Amino acid sequence: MDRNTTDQSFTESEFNAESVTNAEDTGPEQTDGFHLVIDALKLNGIDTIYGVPGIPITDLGRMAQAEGMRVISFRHEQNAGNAAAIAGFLTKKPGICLTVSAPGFLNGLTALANATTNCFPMILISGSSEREIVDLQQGDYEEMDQLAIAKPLCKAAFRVLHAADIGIGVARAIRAACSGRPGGVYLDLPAKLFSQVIDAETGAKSLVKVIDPAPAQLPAPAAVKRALDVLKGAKRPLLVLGKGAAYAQADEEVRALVERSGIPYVPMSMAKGLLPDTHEQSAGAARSMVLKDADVVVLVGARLNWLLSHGKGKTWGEPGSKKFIQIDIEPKEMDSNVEIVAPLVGDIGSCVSALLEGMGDDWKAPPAEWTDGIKARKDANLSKMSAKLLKNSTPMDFHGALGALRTIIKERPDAILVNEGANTLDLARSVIDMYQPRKRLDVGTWGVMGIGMGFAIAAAVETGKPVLAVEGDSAFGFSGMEVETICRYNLPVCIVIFNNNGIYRGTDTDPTGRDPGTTVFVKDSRYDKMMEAFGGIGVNATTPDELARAVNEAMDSGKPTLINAVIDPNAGTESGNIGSLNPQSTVKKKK
Ligand code: ADP
Ligand code: TPW
Ligand code: MG
Repeated sequence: MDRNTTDQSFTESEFNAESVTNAEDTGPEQTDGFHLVIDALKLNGIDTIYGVPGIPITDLGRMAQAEGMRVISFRHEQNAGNAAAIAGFLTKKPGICLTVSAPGFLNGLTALANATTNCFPMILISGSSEREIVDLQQGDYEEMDQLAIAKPLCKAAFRVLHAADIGIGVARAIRAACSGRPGGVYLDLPAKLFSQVIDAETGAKSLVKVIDPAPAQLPAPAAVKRALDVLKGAKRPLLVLGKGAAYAQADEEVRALVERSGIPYVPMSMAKGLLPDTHEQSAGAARSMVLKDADVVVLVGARLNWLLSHGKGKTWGEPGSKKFIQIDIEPKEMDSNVEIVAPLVGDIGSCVSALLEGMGDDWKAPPAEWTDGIKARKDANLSKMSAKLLKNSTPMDFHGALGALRTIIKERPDAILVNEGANTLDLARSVIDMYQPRKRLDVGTWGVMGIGMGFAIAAAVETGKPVLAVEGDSAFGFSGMEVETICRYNLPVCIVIFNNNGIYRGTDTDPTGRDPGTTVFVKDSRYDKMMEAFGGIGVNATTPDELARAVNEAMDSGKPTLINAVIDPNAGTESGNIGSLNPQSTVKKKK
C-alpha cells in the first residue's frame, strides 16, 4: 500500500508493526501464532514454503526463514502455487503455498484448483481479513470471504481462529491433502491469529504430528480375485499406467507387475519413465493400435477422462469390445465413464502387490500374436520418427530441435523435464523418452498453460537435480517473470523456448489488416535477453547442434540458462494433436 495511491493513513510496514511489537513482547515462555504455524509445519517434516509476501504474512515468511525453513519468494502467487503442487507430487508431502489476502489468495487459487484436479497434495495457506468485518461486509483491507470461495475448488477448507488450534488446523490440512485421493487444501488464517500470544508450553502441547498421513488401503481379497479372473481370460491385455501410479512411489511393485505378467503397457504423460520408455513391453509407440485392439485394460492410477477418450468411441474400437479393470484409491472413480468389470479400490502399492501374489506360478504371458503385432507396429512407427529427428534445417522444425533434446535426456536420465505448450508439448511427449519415474512434469489433466516456471523451480528446489523446461513461446509467457526467481535462487534450470512466433503457429493474420492476428506474437523475439537481464545465461539457437551445445553447457554448469530456439512459424498445427476438440465455425458471414 502506498500513500500516493490511496487515502489510507498508514503504510504497509506501519500496519505490520503491530504484530512485530507483539512478537517482541512474548518473552521466553510465550509463543504466538506466527511461531506456532512454523513449528506445526516443521514438526510434520515440511521444510519449504513457496509464496509471495505482504500483509499479513510478511513476518511469517521472515520468521520461517530464520527458523531454518526454505522460503522461496515468487513474483506471482499462481507460480508459487504451481510450485507447491508439484512439490507435493514429487515428495508425497503437501507442498505449501503462502499468500496474502484477497488478490494474492485469488492468484493462488488457480493453482489450488489445478492441484486438486490433478490429485496433487498441496496446502494453500492464506492470510485473511478479520471475520467480524468480513461477515458484516464493512470493507476491510483486502476483504473477501476466502473460505467460502475456496471451498468448491479444493478437497477441504479450514479456518483457524485461535492460536491454540493452529496445531490441529495444520494437522487436518495435512491429512486431508495426503490421505485417500490426494488434493488441494485451503487453510485460512486471519491476520489477528498471527499475533495472538499463548503460553509456550501450552502451545508446544497443542501441536500435532500427523501419524501415517496416507495410510495404506488394502483391496478386498474378493476384488483381487475378480480382477485376476478377468485378466486370466484376456487374449489381448493392456496395462495403462497413470500419474497416480507415478505419485504412489510403488515403483518396484509396478515394474514387477509389468515384467511378471508380460503384459504390454502404455504410460500416460506423467507416468512416462515409471519404467524406461525403451522397455520392450512399452507399447507407447503403438498407442492407437493397442487402445483399439486390447480386450482387457487395467488402469493403474489413470482416469478414463478426456485424455483416454472417456473409455469409448473410435479410440477404443468396437463398442463392447473391452473389459476394464481399474486400480484407484478413490472408489467414486469407478464407472465414471464406462462400466468397470473389476474395480480394485486401494493404494497402488497394496493393490499391485495383491495382484502379484494372486498371479501364482502358473501365470501365462499374453499370446505372442498380440505382443508380436505390437512390436511390429512399434518398430514401424519408431523408424518413421527417427528419420524426422535427424532433420537439420534452419529455422528448425519441432522434430529437428526435439531430436537434440531427446539425446540429452537419454544421456542425463536423472534430469527433470518440464513441458508445456501445444505442439511443443505433444511432440516433446512422443519424441523424448524418459528413463526414471517422476521426471516428466507437464500440463496434466487440464492441459493448463502456466505451470512451467513454478514446476521448474520446485523440481530444482525439491530434488537438487538439473531441470530442462521445454516451453512453447506462448506457454512460457504465462509464468515467464519467474526467470528472475530462478536467477535469484541460482537454480540449475535450463529453459528452452520453442519460439515459433505464436500460439500453435506464427502465421495468423487479422483479415481486416488492422491488428496482428490473434495467435501471433512479435516476430523474431529474443527471449534469451530476458534471462540476461537478471544475470543468467541467454543463448539464441538456430540449429539443433547449437541447441544441443547450449543445453549441455547449461546442464554441466548448473547456471540459470534460457535458450531461444528459433522454430519455423509454419511448422506447428492448430491445437497440437487435440485439434479435434476445437469447435470451428462453418458459417460464412455475408459482407
Ligand atoms: P493420468 O492423467 O496420468 O491418466 P489421472 O490424474 O487421471 O492420471 O489419474 C490419477 C488417479 O490416481 C486418480 O484417480 C487418483 O485417485 C489415483 N491415485 C492417486 N494416488 C493414488 C494412490 N496412492 N493409490 C491409488 N490411486 C491413486
Ligand atoms: C491457462 C489455451 C492451449 S496451448 C496454448 C494456449 C494458449 C499455447 C500454445 O502455444 P505455444 O506452443 O505454447 O507457443 P506451440 O508450440 O504450439 O506454438 N490458457 C490457459 N491454458 C490453456 N490451455 C490455454 C489458455 C492454450
Ligand atoms: Mg508457439
